[in-house]
Amino acid sequence: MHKQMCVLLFAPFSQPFIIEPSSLMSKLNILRYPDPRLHKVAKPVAVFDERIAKLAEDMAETMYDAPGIGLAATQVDVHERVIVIDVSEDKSGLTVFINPEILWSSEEKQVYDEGCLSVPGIYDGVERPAKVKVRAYNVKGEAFEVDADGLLAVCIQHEMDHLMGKVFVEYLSPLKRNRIKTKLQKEEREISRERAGGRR
Ligand code: QAP
Ligand code: CO
Repeated sequence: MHKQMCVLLFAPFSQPFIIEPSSLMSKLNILRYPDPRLHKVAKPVAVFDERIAKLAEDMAETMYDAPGIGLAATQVDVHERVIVIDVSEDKSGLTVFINPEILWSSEEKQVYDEGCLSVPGIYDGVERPAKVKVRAYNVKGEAFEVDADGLLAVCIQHEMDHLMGKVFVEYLSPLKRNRIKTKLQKEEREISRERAGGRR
């Protein structure tokens, strides 16, 4: 997949050297709650082109670097229905879900302590259907289906919520959500103050 991308990108220039795939990828900036852009609704991907493949690659790099197990395009301020997930222990299970749809979800529920790269340092229990059947497309535009349970089911549902502009803290009580908002806004001010300090 990486090699092919190099060929596609560089064939027009006929460069006689090999470029490391990693040098083509870039780490993206992750929006932090309560950024209002996290509440935008993503549009379906209409064209499966090199731009979407590059977005998925960059999202994967951003997720692994964090490190995290899932990332939705909304979190990197791209409002299109693209998700990357890898719940494996050894980064061997990268799956790109484009235009995902839930075909079925179980009556049975499970509570899982969720976190989010957009809500750093915060974890709390969220109840969701324990099992889901999902249809999505890969970067080549080929449809596939997944029967998910356990952590993968939680992750798919959490990331699909992002595409609808929903962050997991919205399942918590207003009291908890306000405490989280205040804590993150305070942290955000400290980060900008440090940045300004570094430039002096
Ligand atoms: C969503 O979340 C998820 O607070 C993916 O300081 C989470 O990758 C689905 C992370 C739990 C199912 C269960 C969070 C990294 C990563 C943090 C993540 C943090 C550093 C979250
Ligand atoms: Co999240």
